[in-house]
Amino acid sequence: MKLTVIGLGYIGLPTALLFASKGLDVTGIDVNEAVVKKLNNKELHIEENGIQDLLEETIDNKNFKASTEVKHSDYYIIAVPTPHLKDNSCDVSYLKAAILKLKDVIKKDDTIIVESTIGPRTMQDIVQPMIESFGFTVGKDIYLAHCPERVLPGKIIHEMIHNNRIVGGITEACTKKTINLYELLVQGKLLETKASTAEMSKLMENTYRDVNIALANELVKISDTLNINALDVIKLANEHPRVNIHTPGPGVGGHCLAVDPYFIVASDEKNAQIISKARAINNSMPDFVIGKVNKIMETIKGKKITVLGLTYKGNIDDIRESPALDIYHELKLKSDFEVVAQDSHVQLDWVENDIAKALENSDLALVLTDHNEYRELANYVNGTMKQNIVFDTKNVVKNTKGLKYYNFNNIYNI
Ligand code: SAJ
Repeated sequence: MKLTVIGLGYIGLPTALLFASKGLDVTGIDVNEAVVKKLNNKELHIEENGIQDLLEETIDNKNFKASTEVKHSDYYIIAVPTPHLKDNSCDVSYLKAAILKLKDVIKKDDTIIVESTIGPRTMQDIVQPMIESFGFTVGKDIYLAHCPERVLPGKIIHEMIHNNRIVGGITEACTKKTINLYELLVQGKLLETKASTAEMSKLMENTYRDVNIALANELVKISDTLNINALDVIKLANEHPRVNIHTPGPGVGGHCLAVDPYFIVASDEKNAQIISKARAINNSMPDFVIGKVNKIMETIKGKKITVLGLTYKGNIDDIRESPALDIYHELKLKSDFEVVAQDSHVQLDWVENDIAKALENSDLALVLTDHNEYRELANYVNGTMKQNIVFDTKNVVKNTKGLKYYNFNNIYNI
């Protein structure tokens, strides 16, 4: 069976490699020639556990190759970026470009699956009419489905195999054809539904998380006003069997939670009230953190800040929509402090990889990402920093010996 995967990013590449490891003849397509060249030389352009081995194995077995040119196959999976536009709606331009590439390639009985996250009704209102304009009838001679990805960066390989998958066909025949492919790989349940239900389910999963994080972040601000220990409140409230307040932080990042809720807002602004407010609360967190940083620096007459962690969450290399990045730039551009950024996972010339080096002579260590290496921060701080002051917005530091330590439990002391 031949499979083409269009878009070789965090989702498309592992998807392609996993199907290839199951013996399918897989071609991965990307517009970026440098990426294609690297992959064919067994070199990765992204960091994700377990995919280097898969790449080597599937290239050696000749089950996977990368290319810039789409050729005919039985199945096509589209996993291209779908960012949000200025008006908050879903930017489907990459998706449309991918579908156009299929125009002169697809034949009767082929199946096209969209994995990219899309706004509600995109399959029905945009993708289906495009395919039908090529002269096919969806559900009769071409099969079309939305099968949203739901994997967590850092655990992609495990989750692609074990997570339950929503399979939403335009018709039942489309759903069945899509299941014939995914059952070769997925060990979780394959949940059959309509395309529009699949689209909304995916968006609501990430929205649920975003709204719950907003609730935790709002609690942090209220607790700051009232001199209450917010992290203790969360811990205790979560002892209740039906309560799960999420973890507060410096904001919500990544290309999913910080983007997907907007697709719902854009499709029904009048009714999407909580969803829209939650986005605003999470977006306000960088300013809240900067306010606290300024107050600390004023009190201690500090000059140098070391930002620890730039990625949108811990132990990954992805800086898309990262609130840590926003905080770093804001401090760097709009304050008089010397600001240094450290992240062991980010390879950029202005980012220091070495923790101790970045902390040299610093007055404040500002932890913005929960990388494992910050748990034992005291080991790097003592004797290196000018003042051993740490503001840990992710509650990741476990060893606080010898530190003047602030987190969301005691920021009212700042
Ligand atoms: N975050 C908090 N507090 C929390 C949890 C997360 O502040 O309690 C922050 C993180 O620091 C990060 C952001 O939220 O900045 C998003 O992180 P995440 O781990 O919640 O999610 P993503 O964006 O890495 O992946 C999500 C996942 N969705 C859900 O868990 C419902 C994943 O399963 C999806 O496949 C992915 O979005 C996607 O591609 O849509």
